[in-house]
Amino acid sequence: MSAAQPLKGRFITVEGTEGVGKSTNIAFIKKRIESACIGGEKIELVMTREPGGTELAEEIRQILLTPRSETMSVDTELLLVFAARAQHINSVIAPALARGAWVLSDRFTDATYAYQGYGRGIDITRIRQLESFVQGDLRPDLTLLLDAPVELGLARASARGELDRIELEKKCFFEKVRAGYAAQMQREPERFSLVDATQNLCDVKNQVHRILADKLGL
Ligand code: T5A
Repeated sequence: MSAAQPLKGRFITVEGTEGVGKSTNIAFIKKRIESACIGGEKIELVMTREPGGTELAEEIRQILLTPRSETMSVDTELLLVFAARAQHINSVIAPALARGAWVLSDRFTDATYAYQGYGRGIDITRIRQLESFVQGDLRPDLTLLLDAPVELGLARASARGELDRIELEKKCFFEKVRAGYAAQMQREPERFSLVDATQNLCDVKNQVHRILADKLGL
């Protein structure tokens, strides 16, 4: 990606700990964006996710999330996350934004700060260096952070069936991840909008709609 390339679209990310309701709320956001018009025109929406979003990046996702007997080092995990992201940005996100499309991503680099930084304990400055190297100036325009106690999200996630390599972590790991998201939001309060994900789905949806109206005029 050329950092100098002007990006015309909007980049929206949805974040939060396991099972907090990201996929569910992304469906609300998609509907809202697809029904909107800007200057009399429909918005082109690109839906994507991390890790993943391209064939190659989805293969890296499999490596990251498949439980295995060999322990993955934290550095390997960090570099795989950014390898997938480099592919995702170059193939999907940057071209979409450059042509004026809106990109809605289920997770992005805030997840790396939260999971690899706060969860695994990797020095934040190293993550920042990789972020600049891989992303240049690319940052989300808006990040919706869904927040709920860790137990609630884990209960929702486990109700769905088999757990992946990261979901198999202990509760204290996800407490650190949740604290990491809170720290990210404190650092950039303008970019983040907090959603109380403990409420019932109808109330959560109303919160999301209010944020989209306030922040994006939808
Ligand atoms: N990762 C990712 C890193 O470590 N570093 C990185 O840089 C990145 C990008 C990706 C994993 O990779 C890690 C983090 C993750 O461990 P994932 O699939 O994105 O995995 O993450 P998950 O959290 O596992 O996603 P899930 O699909 O499990 O959870 P969602 O999307 O948050 O939850 P959702 O919407 O599927 O909801 C779960 C259940 O709860 C219900 C839903 O109906 C569903 O059944 N639900 C509610 N029920 C009642 N009230 C509400 N308000 C509800 N909201 C949802």
